[in-house]
Amino acid sequence: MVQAYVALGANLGNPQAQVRAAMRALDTLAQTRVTVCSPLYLTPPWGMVVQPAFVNAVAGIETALSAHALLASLQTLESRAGRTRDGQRWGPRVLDLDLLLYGDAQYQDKQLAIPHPRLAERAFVLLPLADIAATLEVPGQGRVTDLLSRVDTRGCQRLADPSPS
Ligand code: A4P
Ligand code: MG
Repeated sequence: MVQAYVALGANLGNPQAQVRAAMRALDTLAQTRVTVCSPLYLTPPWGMVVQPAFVNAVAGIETALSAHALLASLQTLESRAGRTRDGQRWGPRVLDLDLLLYGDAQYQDKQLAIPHPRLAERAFVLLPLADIAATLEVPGQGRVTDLLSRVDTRGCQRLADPSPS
């Protein structure tokens, strides 16, 4: 089993409900179980700033899926949640599931980059990741808490502790 981390985000529909539902859906993936869920955060939009605030969280999982199979499964869950791709990069979405880390893999091809290439720039990823894996080393980039100390977390607000349901 490989320890991996998945970032969850949503800013259309009912973002909190979609993120919570996605946490549960991750646990139903083949050969995969969710071991830890971060609290949810309300975060200002990054990249394309004129859009609703996001709800973000991170899940820690153990999986026997390959990284590519896991990415395909995440994309299936996005589609099932009603995600449509209109080609607008960094635009609003009902659910975004990004693979942040897959064990200590460092890898890049056309479909997949691990660690997620923008992880270290993003308070909306690092805040929830630090809640569940503060001492984790991001391959090639350093410890999660050190990365977090270098980003602007203003405007990010913790919503609630993870619910067991
Ligand atoms: N891809 C490559 N590596 C990965 C990976 N590690 N995990 C490829 C997931 N996908 C990966 O993603 C585009 C392609 O990236 C995929 O086909 C996959 O093969 P996408 O989900 O189709 O499109 P996207 O999400 O719009 O693009 P991108 O660049 O992944 O956007 P981001 O980086 O996810 O940004 N602000 C706040 N506050 N919170 C957010 O959650 N999210 C975004 C989206 C913008 N601003 C945000 C938030
Ligand atoms: Mg994405």
